[in-house]
Amino acid sequence: MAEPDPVVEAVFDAVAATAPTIRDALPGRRVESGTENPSGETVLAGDVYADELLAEALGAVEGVGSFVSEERPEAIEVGGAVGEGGEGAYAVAIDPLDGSSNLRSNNAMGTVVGIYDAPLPATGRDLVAAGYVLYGPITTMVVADGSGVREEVIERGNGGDGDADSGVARSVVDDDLTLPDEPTVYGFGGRVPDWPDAFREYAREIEDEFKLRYGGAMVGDVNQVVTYGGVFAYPALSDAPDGKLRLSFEANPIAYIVESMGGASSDGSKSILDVEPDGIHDRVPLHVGNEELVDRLESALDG
Ligand code: AHM
Ligand code: MG
Repeated sequence: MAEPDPVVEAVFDAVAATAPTIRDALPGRRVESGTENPSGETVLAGDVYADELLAEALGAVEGVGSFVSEERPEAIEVGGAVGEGGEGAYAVAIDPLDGSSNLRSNNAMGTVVGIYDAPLPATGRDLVAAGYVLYGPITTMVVADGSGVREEVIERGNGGDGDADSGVARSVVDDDLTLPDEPTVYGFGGRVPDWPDAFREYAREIEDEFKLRYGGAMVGDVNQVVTYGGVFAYPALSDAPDGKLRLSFEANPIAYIVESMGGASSDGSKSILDVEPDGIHDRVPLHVGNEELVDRLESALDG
């Protein structure tokens, strides 16, 4: 097995170290910040807080040359770059608080991280690792680093196998996550009347076979699929043909993780990882899950 990449490890150390702080900061940050992000969405105080904390933590990682998030118009060059001008360094793209509209209703949210070995925007094939933190009843982090996929529980204090200096304990609870081969759940975003006809027909079949699990935060909904097997989608919509989710910050990292677990991803006709971006805030229809279910989706949309 390949040696762990120290820069990748350091990025996930930094993400894990910030997670309890972000979690603790949320109760007082459920209100709107008064600004919109580059996708035209209302930004909450929690989004701003998580973005600034992660920018600081990830910008300090040696070997990270640039940082960009869903909340920022463009990438920023950060210190600690390897080599002059940042060549040899990684570009880190994050969704600081995925599903933050769930702050109001107190439901699951997450943080999504993609580590690219190319200037952004790049394709998912340029990812060297990806992961997400899930703020559920417990805080977990799922990491795909090219050698496999693991799930960790993150807590404050010592007692796990984490970095004692950060005051964060990390315990690996599964070091070989793979998609269950008998899927049972599905979750699809958007309104049924706005879905393409072929997707609506596919959804009708899926509804008869599996249980609905949809909570309005991609990380939480994908984690249902990761845990039980199934399919998650935020498809094309009649007034938004590229769907809602962003390629660089959401779709690519999630596709990389699910494909690393033995599953599949699709924009409707090909792997998400093969989608060529035009801009950093591009959106893409996202479908991920067990290969057989994603294959059926592609056949349905093709027909
Ligand atoms: P966000 O990152 O700005 O919170 O937006 C993305 C979220 C995803 O987590 C989720 O899948 C989707 O938006 C939910 O959208 P909807 O409210 O239309 O179901
Ligand atoms: Mg998001």
